[in-house]
Amino acid sequence: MAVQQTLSILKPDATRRNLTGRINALIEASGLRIVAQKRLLLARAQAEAFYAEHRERPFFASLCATMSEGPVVVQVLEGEDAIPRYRTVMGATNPTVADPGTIRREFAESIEANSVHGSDSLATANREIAFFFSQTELVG
Ligand code: FUP
Repeated sequence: MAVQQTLSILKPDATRRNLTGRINALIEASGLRIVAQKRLLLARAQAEAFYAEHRERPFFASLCATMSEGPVVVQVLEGEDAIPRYRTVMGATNPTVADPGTIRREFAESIEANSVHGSDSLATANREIAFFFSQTELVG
């Protein structure tokens, strides 16, 4: 067990339906701490840069459009094994197969408008946190 930080995004489908508080309640109930948080509108180019690893995938253009169509809430979550723990709290990418009680099963609209993003490895978490936050914005 190790204390980790992970990058979370509450996606536009979630902010549009005013779900920030209900999703944050699930995050906090899991033991994770929100140590940084801000609401912003991603420019299309920012969404493309953030998801650059997916640029060859057929859903890339649609994903980037979806991510920049409304406000997002970007967060840094901290706790024991925060990276895999948040992946468990989020549930599977496709909400129809996500476990009951997970964020995506409870709230996601579709595989693309699936309410939340979470880093999938330590290297990814470090890169994604630095994409949105400076060290002075992380308050544990
Ligand atoms: P995840 O790590 O669970 O967010 O899933 P991926 O990294 O595989 O995918 C990133 C995002 O691409 C998903 F959140 C939604 C989108 N996506 C699709 O729109 N269609 C797909 O078939 C797979 C992913």
